[in-house]
Amino acid sequence: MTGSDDATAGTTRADLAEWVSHIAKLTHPDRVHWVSGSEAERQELITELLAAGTIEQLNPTLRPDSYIARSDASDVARVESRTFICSDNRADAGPTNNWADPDEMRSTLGGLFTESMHGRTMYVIPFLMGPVGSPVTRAGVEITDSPYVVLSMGMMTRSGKHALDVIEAGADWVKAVHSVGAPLEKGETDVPWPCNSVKYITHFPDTREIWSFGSAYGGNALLGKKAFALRIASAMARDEGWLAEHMMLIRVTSPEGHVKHIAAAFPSACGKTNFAMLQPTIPGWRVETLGDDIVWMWVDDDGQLRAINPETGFFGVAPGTSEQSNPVAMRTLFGHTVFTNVAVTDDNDVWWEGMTKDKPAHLIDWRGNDWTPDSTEPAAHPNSRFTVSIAQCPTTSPDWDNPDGVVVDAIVFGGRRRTTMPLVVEARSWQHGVYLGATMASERTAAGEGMVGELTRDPFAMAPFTGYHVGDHWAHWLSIGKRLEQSGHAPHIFHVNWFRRGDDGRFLWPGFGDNIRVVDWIVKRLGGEVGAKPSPVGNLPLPADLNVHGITFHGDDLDELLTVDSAVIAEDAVSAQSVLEIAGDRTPQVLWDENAETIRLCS
Ligand code: OXD
Ligand code: MN
Repeated sequence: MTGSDDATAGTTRADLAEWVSHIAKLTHPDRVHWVSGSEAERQELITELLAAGTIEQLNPTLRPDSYIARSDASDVARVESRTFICSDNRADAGPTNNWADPDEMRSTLGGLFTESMHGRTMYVIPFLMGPVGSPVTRAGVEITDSPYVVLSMGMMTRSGKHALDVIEAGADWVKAVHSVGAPLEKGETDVPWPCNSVKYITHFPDTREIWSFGSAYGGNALLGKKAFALRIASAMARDEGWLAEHMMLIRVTSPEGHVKHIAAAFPSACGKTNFAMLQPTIPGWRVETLGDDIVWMWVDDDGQLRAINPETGFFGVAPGTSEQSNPVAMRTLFGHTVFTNVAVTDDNDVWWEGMTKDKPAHLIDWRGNDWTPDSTEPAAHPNSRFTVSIAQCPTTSPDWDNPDGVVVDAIVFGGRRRTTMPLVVEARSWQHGVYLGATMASERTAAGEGMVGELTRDPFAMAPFTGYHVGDHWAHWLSIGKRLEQSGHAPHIFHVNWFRRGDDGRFLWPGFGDNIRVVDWIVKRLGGEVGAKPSPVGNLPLPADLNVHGITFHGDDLDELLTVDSAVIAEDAVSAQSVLEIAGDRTPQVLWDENAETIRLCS
């Protein structure tokens, strides 16, 4: 392999060399490899993963340089029940996180990681979250014994030599240690997807450390993503006065040439990636993609909110992605993509539920078994994924890598709700917007554990990701808002719901490319070009201002999308008190005031 193969020789920075050597002594790998990020190294990783059976090559004519990985059937999603925030002070983890005593957890981890990399290579991956030179860009080093993780981190982050240069120039770095927890005895043959039935995804926000054991899947193992860019970074952002959020980021340009940037938070698997790659159905509109999952934002010297995407790739949910729902994603996946837990066709290409109207007559399913349309199980796992570089996306904005980021004009919250919330509503103020974010709810999806379909409150779509007390997160948003309001640059806040259903279960709104119609209204509101109708949940579009030209609505569907039922909103506001209550005395009083105001406006 290219790169350095010695625990300490990979860096000139003594504290980094010492830490790497300490982890090597603890985990006892057969060898240590410092990841350089070169193309030759990527090819060697692929060769190794093919030989181990972790990945298989897809048809190179149909899908060049692309691979299918099948995980162990027990390792298919983030494991929130095994995710811990080990803050020094228990109260700082808050009610939405599992807390564990840092000393006790260190001792548990010490046991688990002892000799855990035996028979394997320990990879050292220096990486950056954010473009070089941005005020919020931060460095990390992930140590892992999974070559699949190295390959994925190469797409999802700026990793290798360039990142090491930044660390060697003096940057602080987050320590992230990952092991699949499957040491190999001499002569023992490996399985294609090593992992352990014992899993720990642990975060130490006070010392900015991550330790992950037992899983090789997604956010459990690609530690730059949820563990660093959300859980640890949110704690850094609280301390340093910025925001690390579960959001997508786009630039929209109107037919008149107005350019705006929108950051939007939706819970996992609720369409952030589709929104980020929206293909407008109104002629003249253009949408450019800046990010699909995580946004870091700061208040600049002029008092404007600026944003970057700290990642460099998409780890997107495959099922439901199609030429109709997201043609841009389909083009992005033309090649150089790693698919995990999708199905494979007879001509050795990928397939998943929702990709085509007709199901193929025969597939190999995500477990590697024969599948036909008569099978009762889905062919692709509902949380199957694609991992691909953002550079391949045809709508990626030329500014995606700009260290100055972009100025955010609007913040949008949303979720899947069959009832209650209208198509779009504008918050009365930043404070009311924070209330909408704090109380937002969605029906559960397959990205995490739990009953799919059940309605859950997911504050800021950050319930599994805020690395500190949820009530302090709301207070932090309020304090950032004060700074933005003082400078007169606070973005407007909106709430959208693409998922309203009729009595027979049909969707009331066509969604996807037609969501540009909601963006069109948002941009007109930002420009003061249209009025709005006050309601208990905020300002609703006047029906004449929403461009629905060319959509045929069933009966009163449009009315239903643009009106609210006060009795239903009042009931929802009472149910939202449960989320304000869980944060106890850390819930800012103004959020209770917004809740009372919502109920008052309903009477
Ligand atoms: C993700 C998630 O993987 O939110 O982005 O689960
Ligand atoms: Mn996500």
